[in-house]
Amino acid sequence: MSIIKDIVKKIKEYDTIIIHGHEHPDGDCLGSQFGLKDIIKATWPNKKVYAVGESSDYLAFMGEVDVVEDDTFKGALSIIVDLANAERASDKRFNLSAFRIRIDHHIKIETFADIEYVDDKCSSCAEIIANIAFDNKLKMTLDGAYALYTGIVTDTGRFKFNSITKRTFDTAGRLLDMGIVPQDIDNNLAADTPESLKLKGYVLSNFEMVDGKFAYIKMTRDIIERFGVTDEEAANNVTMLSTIKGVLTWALFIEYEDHKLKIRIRSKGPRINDLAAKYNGGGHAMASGAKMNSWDDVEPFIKDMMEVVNNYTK
Ligand SMILES: [Mn+2]
Repeated sequence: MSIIKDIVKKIKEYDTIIIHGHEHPDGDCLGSQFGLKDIIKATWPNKKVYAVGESSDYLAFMGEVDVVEDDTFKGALSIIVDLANAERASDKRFNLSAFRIRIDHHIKIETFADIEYVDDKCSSCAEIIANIAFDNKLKMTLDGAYALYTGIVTDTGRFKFNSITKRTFDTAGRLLDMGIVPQDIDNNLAADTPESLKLKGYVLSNFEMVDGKFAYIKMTRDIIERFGVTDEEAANNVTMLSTIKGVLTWALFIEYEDHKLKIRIRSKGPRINDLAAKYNGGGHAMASGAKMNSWDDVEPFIKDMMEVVNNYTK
């Protein structure tokens, strides 16, 4: 794969490398960032490598993001992982860097880097990065393997989604061989606080249904504050609606502190990424995100969603 060869060549070339992810990072985003940082540090110990952007409380076991001054970007290489649109970057200063590489697995909607490797058939960005290391005989420590394994585990819904291929398991197997204890990762990821568990109970009793095919829950500021959970804990509840019989698509609307909304949209059949794009978002065919200015926009969204759902034929 010549793009991958070019990416490895560029990494060799630069002394300072800064790795970016997306806002509200998930396990795959931080796993890819920390995993890639570990690979580069293990292979080229003299390089300065930073993982920048936001962190996430429930993923703190993977490590801390680095704080980097503007000057550091001068003459540096920025690598952006797990990001579909530049606007969603958690640290947009890759524009200050000398060169930009993007490694991603979202459906391509725009180009923002000098070299882009996008494989939208791949389960996770972490799987791509692990294979770049394996195929090019780069080094990796156990910490890096943990980060990448966590990325694969979280983006496949614990090895549950159709995005999984034989290569996903092969990659996970090679990471396991490095000494990973899978239960450690699951214990970290599965930890509920009393607050987040009570919120799950709220979601299960208060979700709404449209025509038996679309289910959704509204996470208002009110609810998030009443239950005392983080925004990330609240947003993760989208998975709670996945098991309702007959439901084809489901969504979680969440109101942030600035009162703007984000939507996590999931599907078992209809492609939802075009709908997400219509509402300032994007992502994967079966898992996307979108944005709204206020609760007033929810009704037209549901209308559009029902069109997608009702036009769906297997
Ligand atoms: Mn991902």
